[in-house]
Amino acid sequence: MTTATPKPRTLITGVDGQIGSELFDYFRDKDGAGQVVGLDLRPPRKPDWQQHGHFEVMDATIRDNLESVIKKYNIRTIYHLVGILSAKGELDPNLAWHVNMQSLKHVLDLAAEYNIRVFWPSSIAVFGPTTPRDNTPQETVLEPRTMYGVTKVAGELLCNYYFHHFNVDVRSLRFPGIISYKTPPGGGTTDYAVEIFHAALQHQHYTCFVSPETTLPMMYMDDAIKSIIDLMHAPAEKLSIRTSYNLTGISFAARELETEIRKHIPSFHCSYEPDYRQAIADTWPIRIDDSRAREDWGWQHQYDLAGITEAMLSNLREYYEQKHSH
Ligand code: VAH
Repeated sequence: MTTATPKPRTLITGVDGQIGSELFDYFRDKDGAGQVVGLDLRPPRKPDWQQHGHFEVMDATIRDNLESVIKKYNIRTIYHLVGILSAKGELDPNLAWHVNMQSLKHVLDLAAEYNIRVFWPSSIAVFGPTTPRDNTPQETVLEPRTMYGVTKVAGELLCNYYFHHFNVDVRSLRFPGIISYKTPPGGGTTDYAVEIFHAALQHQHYTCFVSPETTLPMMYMDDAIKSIIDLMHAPAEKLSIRTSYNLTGISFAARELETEIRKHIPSFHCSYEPDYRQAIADTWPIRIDDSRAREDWGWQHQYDLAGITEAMLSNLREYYEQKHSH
């Protein structure tokens, strides 16, 4: 008896991370738990993910692991979210290079072999101190000063190569800082913009690791998920960029975020004690020109600073109320 080939499925690698976990929930809600596979080095934080659905605990830097999952589940699209972020990457640059590059190279090789579509996140970390910092253009100097940024530049060039030489439909976005409430901060320089909301609700005070005037491009997670889905659904002929699209929502200074939170929690205040992450933030753009994404595939962010603050505080209030009621 021949076993029927399962319906083509979606694989989310790095599923326990900030973006991966939200994409996994998105596809489980949209297509059903049986149609999406999560993969990470550690078991899922959410027990439900393993009890109802497909979850693989394995190392994505080992090609055979990825190939076994592709065959087992008939994977046709991979959202490859495995990665060590900027701040954590500076503490172990060799590991950051190995994890970020080895896993991506395997995903692209397997995508070429099995005709799989790929999404892979780049970052504003591709830009460095020699890049124009205000309204940073799509095509510009990419001389990052972090290993994370180096892996993102190298990754973008790999994606572009695999598109032109092996016709792999791989698509990518240069994300700004992403603000979300469902997962703990994951070792990024923009983590302050997530930590601050938890601290505001729990302690009415936050010690910020960048200076008050530090201004960075940011976006809310709902906008980030929408940008990924919109890009992956865009007709291929509309896409003029196969390295990675500039993308952003808004830019704000740490002080502006403090002031916005104080509109909701009047007693909230910040102390500022810049650490090693200040030097990283100082090499990144202040504002991004994402007009190419808006022209090619209709990108449009929804959340401004007031909207992000409102959404974060209301969702986290609910989270802490539930946590304290148990
Ligand atoms: C980081 N959140 O801070 C990530 C992101 C633009 C920053 O790549 O490393």
